[in-house]
Amino acid sequence: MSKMDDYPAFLGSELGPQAPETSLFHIVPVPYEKTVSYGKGTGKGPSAILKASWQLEVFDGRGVPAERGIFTHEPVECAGRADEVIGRIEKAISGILNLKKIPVMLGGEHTVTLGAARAVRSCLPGAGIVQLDAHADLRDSYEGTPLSHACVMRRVHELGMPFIQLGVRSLCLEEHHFRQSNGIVYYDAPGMNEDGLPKTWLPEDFPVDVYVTIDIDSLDSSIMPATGTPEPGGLSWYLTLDILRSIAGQRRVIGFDLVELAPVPSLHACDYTAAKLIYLFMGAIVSGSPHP
Ligand SMILES: [Mn+2]
Repeated sequence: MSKMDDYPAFLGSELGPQAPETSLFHIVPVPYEKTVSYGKGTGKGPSAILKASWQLEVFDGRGVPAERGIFTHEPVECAGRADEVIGRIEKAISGILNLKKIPVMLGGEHTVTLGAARAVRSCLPGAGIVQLDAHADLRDSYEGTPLSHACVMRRVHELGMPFIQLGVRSLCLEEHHFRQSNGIVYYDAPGMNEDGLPKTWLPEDFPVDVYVTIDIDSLDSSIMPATGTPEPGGLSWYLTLDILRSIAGQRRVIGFDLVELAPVPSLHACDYTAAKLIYLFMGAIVSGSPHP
């Protein structure tokens, strides 16, 4: 199978050829899977999302976000050491941010977000991150490596970037203490189930420029079983949309990623769910705060 067959352009079924200079959204497939600890298959996530995107309608119910252009890049080379791959991701995302376009990275395991975070920190200093996730990902090291999916937000914290965690419902005691002693802002899934998300969840002093990382396991495992470490008690589809629209309405979303989809051949609904979430978030970004 050629690369084109495995990595077709996002929404290529509906869109003609897209030029990078005129496309607001730049899709970056990163089929990286090295430190997955439970279920495997997240390396196949980007390909499954791109293929599922061919089933999307261009009208998202509110508008046609694809009119702003969606350019799909070649996948980032994921062979080699973790730090080498993270370096390649940083370079790819920096290139897009320097064009003043919006990178949309498709993982791959959550570790890939570190490359994007480094790019954001150097291109748009002062930007913050919003993380949707079932897990805190704040371990100092996991299964012998600091570059594990379970450590990615700890590494982001070391970059000095402010972030908020939404939807968490599984963390170890070390991560709990780390949150407390470092003043991490979070809205965990059990509390959101009781009280919803308060209107003022984004602190007033949170940066204007926001990068969003969506670990697909933030969704409830009943609608998203196709992920390496599924957790019950997660976010519903509509709460997730509310959160993403709330971010886009209040801040300038300068990039985002969707990670940890581990496709299951008989569960194509999950691939489509991930593709649709991406497209609806693009719609929220287009109709949210202004972009160049
Ligand atoms: Mn994660």
